[in-house]
Amino acid sequence: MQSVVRRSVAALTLSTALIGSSAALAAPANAAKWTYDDAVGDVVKQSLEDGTTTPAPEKANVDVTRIVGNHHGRFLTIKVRTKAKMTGPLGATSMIRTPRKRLMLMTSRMPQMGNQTMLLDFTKKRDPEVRCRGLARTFDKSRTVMTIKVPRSCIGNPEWVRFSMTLSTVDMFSEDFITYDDDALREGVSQYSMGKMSPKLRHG
Ligand SMILES: [Ca+2]
Repeated sequence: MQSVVRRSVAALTLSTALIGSSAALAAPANAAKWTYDDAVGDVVKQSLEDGTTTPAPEKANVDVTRIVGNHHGRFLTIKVRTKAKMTGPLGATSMIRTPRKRLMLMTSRMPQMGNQTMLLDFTKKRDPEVRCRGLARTFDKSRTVMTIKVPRSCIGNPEWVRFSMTLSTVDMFSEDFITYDDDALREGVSQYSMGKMSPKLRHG
């Protein structure tokens, strides 16, 4: 009898341990803040005309070295640090995923043509543009840090977010359709995706 009890206790303990571990795996165990150090010299030149890609480590103005996501308080804040000053034409594209939405954040700066920062919500049935008060992009004095603040209310106040970030520039005077891109969350870029996604950042 005692051995039966002992076996049952052992089985119960084991199953509890298994349940415990699977619950831990399924739980969103991520922090609200996440930092990733991106490789240096991994900018890629892409020709949209013939589909070729070649390394372009000299384009240090879009070479991301660090990215920090912070899902805290009223904002999702994304900070992008580059190896050299972010001069010239600049574009940043970020896919944002939440439990209920798929969005795209785009910010650009073209010399003599102005700046634009916009948020698109692909889960909306009509006009995807989100009129988002408080959506802002700033640069620090050294121009090596760009900060984008997205009010959480514009993305549905989600429990968690994931995001990607690709930084790009173009040759203004080139006749070919060429971009220089760095996927901030992986070495180089992938031709077949919009950018690698961060882990889930829970709201904290
Ligand atoms: Ca880089």
